[in-house]
Amino acid sequence: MEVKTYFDKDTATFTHLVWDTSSRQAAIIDPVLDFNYRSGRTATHSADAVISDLKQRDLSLKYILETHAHADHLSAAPHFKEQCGGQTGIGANVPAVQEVFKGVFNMQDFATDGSQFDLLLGEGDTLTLGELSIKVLSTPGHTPACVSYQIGDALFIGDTFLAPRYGTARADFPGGDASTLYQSLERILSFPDDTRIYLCHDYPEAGSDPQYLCTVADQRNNIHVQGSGADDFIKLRKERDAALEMPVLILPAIQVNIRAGQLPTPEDNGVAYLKIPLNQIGK
Ligand SMILES: N[C@@H](CCC(=O)N[C@@H](CS)C(=O)NCC(=O)O)C(=O)O
Ligand SMILES: [Fe+2]
Repeated sequence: MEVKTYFDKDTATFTHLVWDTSSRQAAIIDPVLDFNYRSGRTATHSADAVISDLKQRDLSLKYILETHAHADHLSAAPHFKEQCGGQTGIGANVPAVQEVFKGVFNMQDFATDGSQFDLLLGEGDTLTLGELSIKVLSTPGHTPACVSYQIGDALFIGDTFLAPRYGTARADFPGGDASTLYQSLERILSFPDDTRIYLCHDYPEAGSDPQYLCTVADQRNNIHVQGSGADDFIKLRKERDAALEMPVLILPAIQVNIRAGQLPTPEDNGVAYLKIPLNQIGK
């Protein structure tokens, strides 16, 4: 198994390309579509850099996986599917997220059954990637539909733990819950110490490199779980969440990502529009 990680500076997101070296089958986890909020323009520079690696290494893309419906970047899943093929997948509980945001965005004809994705992945489901298997772990809390993927001896944990020096994912989005998140953190810590953990975001200080990889042993010293139990964690998480702004791209990101990354249908003038619901989320 090999992994190549890409970092999107604009949204501080890691995209991971994982492949089986014998069959050359590949999976991409959390691909990013470039989006310029100022101009409303989308672009595929980040995605195309991954696609060029896929081609150069003669890999065939089998899965396009999301760890959750992201609130901070738009998914490039449709672009990968168009260019390379492969099936899209997300946590089986995504209807819970779709239900909430269908209301927020008044998406009248939108089906909240997850049918926009090819695969709805639940706890214990297993996908085959050549000689590797991808096992799905349900790790909710940041959102109700968050999953992690266990591939070989590595875990791709989405937004649960962030880097050990930084802490954990926020739990204040609709359907998020700090106590549920704590259980998911415990679950991750139940893996062997040397299990590799691939992260979903990092927010480094200016001048420092982002950290995309650590181990379970490293996460035992995560600043949000050190020595404290569930109650301490929940208190700390809620205090921090109360001070956080919504992610810059939450409104464009969510309405696109619950559609599996599809942009809204163009109106009769051929232009697609995103909505900004007033006074609905955040503070
Ligand atoms: N400043 C970032 C914030 C992004 C954000 O809220 N990230 C989420 C993951 S989607 C998180 O859990 N952050 C944890 C924290 O900052 O404590 C943005 O605007 O995009
Ligand atoms: Fe997230």
